[in-house]
Amino acid sequence: MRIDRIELRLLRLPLVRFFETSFGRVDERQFLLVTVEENGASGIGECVADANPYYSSETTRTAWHIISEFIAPLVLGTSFTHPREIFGALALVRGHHMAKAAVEMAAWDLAARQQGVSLSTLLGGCRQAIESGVSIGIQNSLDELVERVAIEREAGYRRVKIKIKPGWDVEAVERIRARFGDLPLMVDANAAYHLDDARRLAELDRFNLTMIEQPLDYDDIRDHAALQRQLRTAICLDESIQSVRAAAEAIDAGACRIINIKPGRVGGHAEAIRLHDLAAAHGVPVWHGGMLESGIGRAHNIHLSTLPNFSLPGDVAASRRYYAPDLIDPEIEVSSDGTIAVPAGPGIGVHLVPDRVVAATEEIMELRV
Ligand code: OSB
Ligand code: MG
Repeated sequence: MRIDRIELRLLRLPLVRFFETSFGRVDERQFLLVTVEENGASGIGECVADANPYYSSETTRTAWHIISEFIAPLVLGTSFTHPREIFGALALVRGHHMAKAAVEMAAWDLAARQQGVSLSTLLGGCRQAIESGVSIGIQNSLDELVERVAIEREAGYRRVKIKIKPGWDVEAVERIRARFGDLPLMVDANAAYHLDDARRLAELDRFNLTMIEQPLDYDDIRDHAALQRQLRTAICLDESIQSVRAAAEAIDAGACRIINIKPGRVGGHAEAIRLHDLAAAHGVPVWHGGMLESGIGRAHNIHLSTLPNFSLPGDVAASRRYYAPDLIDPEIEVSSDGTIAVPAGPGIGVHLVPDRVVAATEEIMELRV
């Protein structure tokens, strides 16, 4: 593979419904689409950095800067025998995993399309459908939360995750357990607590949650290990798993029993596969996280989720929960049994609707050899 053109697009799409986490509420999503080309054949990736640096330090603007000034010159015109070589070829650039991942994942789509195979096949996947879960944000009231859970269960989702923060935690879980019984349920704090809150978090132990995701600081491992010793509920790390090495440290330290994999956070599909394999070797189950992606990122996530150690349902849900319409056609749908079929066809198997992309585009840049 020798990429001869890269296109960056900054887009903005309104969310169907607001999404609120411990770090704030959003009504829209800004993101980049990255297209890579070789002799007119193309592959596409989505950069999951957001407009603000609240989930991670990267933003849409830092990714734009890093891709155009530093990543593109290292990739354009360089021969790769396999897309798994790209992450290493970018080692000169420290960090910026979301920027690197967007280009790397586009290259995987291109390679799969050139070979006429599904991205799932190229990644080493082993199933035709994935189990879908739903991530429900903080609502205006507990009544509204219970109503949202009912709506999502009706839509087919079999596993529910709710966002928590101090003041929106034990009572929220209690209300859901009271109404829905033993439904597979988990919580995600997005780093809203401190080790001092261990006693409050231990109150969640009585609800038989499958896990508590990222209770403590976004780059912490040590305090999570101390907290895990005080909780019966499994800790799952999201933000703290910024690299495969961080995951190895977290596993060794006993900081988590479950890992959330987001390819954007670790630098792309190849690093996500290494993370998946490392966790499997240690008997640590993994699941696929979500970043409110459009259909392009969502399709990538579905293909990656077909690897064998993705043994828990992920935050990979139907397009219509997020964007209506999405940028792709057909949209990604969840079946009544809570599964999502892997899009068929070469590469990621989904297609952009050009006029929707044009309408959502705020800026374009073209880079060539
Ligand atoms: O912590 O998993 C997270 C969305 C944006 C940023 C971080 C997270 C999330 C979600 C939503 O939980 C997952 C999704 O439905 O895409
Ligand atoms: Mg999370």
